[in-house]
Order: sequence, then structure tokens, then C-alpha cells
Amino acid sequence: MTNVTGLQAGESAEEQAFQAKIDREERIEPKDWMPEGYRKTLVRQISQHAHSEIVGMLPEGNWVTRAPSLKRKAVLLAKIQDEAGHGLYLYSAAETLDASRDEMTEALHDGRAKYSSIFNYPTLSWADIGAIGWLVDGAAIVNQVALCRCSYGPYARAMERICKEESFHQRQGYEIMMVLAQGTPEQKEMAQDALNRWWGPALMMFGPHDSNSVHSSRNMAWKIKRRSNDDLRQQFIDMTVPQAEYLDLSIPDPDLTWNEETGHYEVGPIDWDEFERVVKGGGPVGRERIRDRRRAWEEGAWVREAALAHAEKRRQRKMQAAAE
Ligand code: FAQ
Repeated sequence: MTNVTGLQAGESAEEQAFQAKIDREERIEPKDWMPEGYRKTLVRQISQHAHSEIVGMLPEGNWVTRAPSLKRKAVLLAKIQDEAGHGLYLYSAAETLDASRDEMTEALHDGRAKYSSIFNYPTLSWADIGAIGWLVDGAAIVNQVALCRCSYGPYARAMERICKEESFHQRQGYEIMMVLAQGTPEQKEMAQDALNRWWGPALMMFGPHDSNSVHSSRNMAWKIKRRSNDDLRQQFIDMTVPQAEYLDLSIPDPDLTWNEETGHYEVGPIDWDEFERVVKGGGPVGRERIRDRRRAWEEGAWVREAALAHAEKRRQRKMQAAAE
């Protein structure tokens, strides 16, 4: 309800000006006033996104030493390094909201912070590396293109850069699948098996159905989210089914149908019980992922210490030079 001052009930003048700025499609920058809820939900989403990039390096890292050729190994290494870079842009974007890197890392390690459910599945064959590029990066791009128009400037700018790299990732994955699908019957079977295992989890990447998405309505009003979970999932399905047909692989869903009237593919039910389990770290390799991240953090302690000591030395040298 609007009162005599033109404010919505319960809304302060600051909140109203903030929303008006968003409605004018102007970006919110770190030093602008923002409601605490806006800051918190962004820290949650951006840090979850950053953790996903970093944990997402692990399933692919599993195949670096077993890539089938030197070229494949070089490409895979470059992709994994890109994911590390994406994590860094995103942690930096979250830091502009007063979230500390150490706190975010701690939250990941002690299970308080989520990361994408998709990375709790194992990479059992080389074809899984193709399927990750094709399906996981493919789903990530669909979601992230929408996030390029997010109302928070640092997140939106990070997304623009990340999307460019993700589209290369998606193509390299599809190319691996193409080579396998056109290879020997055994190779084609590997590609089909990977599609069978990654299809359902890829659909879950977009989050729960809109009717069960707790953050959607608030985040859409704040224009953090531009399109709903189901809307983006549908775009991914419509884009990916013809790609599978081109590979002559079958989408593992007996209920998959083309709806002539709506112009969309329709899929069978998604296993939300599995999603709930996997999000809570109960996937096939959930524990292993956190164990590996913790170990990497501990083993990297000396690098952080050395970088800090070096920065301190430079600072002192600079101060000394200024004093002379
Ligand atoms: N996994 O109310 P909603 C990548 C959580 S990057 C885990 O719908 P929201 C690159 C959600 O956080 C992939 N948790 O939430 C790569 C919320 O948590 P709460 C990561 C999930 O935020 C490729 C609760 O459920 N991308 O793959 C998932 O409005 C290859 C309720 O859900 C991003 O993070 C899930 N799948 O919408 C790297 C994109 N879905 O409140 C390496 C940014 C939902 O309990 C190799 N994030 N949850 O703490 C977003 O766009 C949104 O946060 C959504 C969820 C769409 C994920």
C-alpha cells in the first residue's frame, strides 16, 4: 500500500530510491546504499557460484593425466585454469560486498555454503569430459547470459567475461562428443553412457521448479535474476535436444516429446529427491570434493604466506623510499 509520502508500506525512502534505480535499469555499484537483504542474497549466490567454479575443477582434474592425446591434455589444462580464473573474478565480486575470502572459504569447507549439485557426480570415463563441456558448460552459459544483466555491477561484469570463455568450453566439449559419437561402436557407447549419466543432473543445475524456488520472486524484483529457473531450464532443453540428435545420441528420457503447439520440448519428471540429497553433499563424491578442497587449501598455505610476506616487503620498501 502507498502512503501520503509515496512510500510502500514498510519501505524506507532509501529502499524506495534503491528500487527506483533498479527499475530504471541502472546498475548498483559497491559504494551505493543497498538493503541488507540484497547484499546478503548476492553474497550467497556469488560465493556459491565461485565455489562451483573452484570445486568444478576437480572432476575435470581427474582426467588431466589420462587425456587421450597431448592436444586434449593442453586444452583440458587451459579449461581448468579458466575455471580457477572464474572463481577468482567471482570471489572478488563478492569481496566488494564486504564478504571476506577467508570466511567464504571456511563456509565451503565446513558445509555451510553450497556449490552446484552437478559437481558431486564422478567423471568415470573420458566421454564425461566431453559431456561436462557440452552439457554443464552449456547449462552454465544459459544461466550466465541472463546474469550479465544482473543489477549488481561487479557480478554482471564478471559474467560478461566468463560467458565468453564458457562458450569456448562448451564447443570443446561438444567436439569431444562428436569425435566419440562418430568413432568406433565402443566410443559411441561411451558417449551415450556419459549423456545418460549427465542429462538429469544438468537439468537440476537450474535449481528447483519455480513454485519451490524460495529466492526467485525477491531476486527477480531486485533484477539479480532476470529469468526464472524453469524458463532457463526450458531454453537449455530446447537448445540441447537437437544437438543430441545431430550426434545421433538419445536423450535418456522416455517421456521426451516435442509440443507442436508451444514450440518446446517437454521432459519427464525430474528426480528432486536426488537433487535434495546431492545438494546436501550426499552425491556419489560429495565428501571427496570437500576433502580435496580442504587439502588444497591447507597445502596452499605457504603460497598465501609467501605472497603476504612479499607484499609487506614491497610496502616497507615503498615507505622507506618515500621517507628518503
Ligand atoms: N546446486 O530459491 P532457489 C559452472 C540452492 S557454474 C546447489 O531457486 P536461487 C561452471 C540455492 O542456492 C555453476 N544448490 O535459489 C563450470 C538456494 O540455496 P539456499 C554454478 C542449488 O539462488 C562448468 C536453494 O537451492 N552456477 O558450472 C542449486 O534463486 C564446468 C533454493 O533455490 C551458478 O551458481 C544447484 N543446482 O536460484 C565450472 C549460477 N539450485 O538458500 C567447471 C549462479 C538451487 O538454501 C566445469 N546462481 N540451489 O542457501 C544462480 O543463478 C542461482 O543461485 C540458481 C538458484 C539458479 C542456481
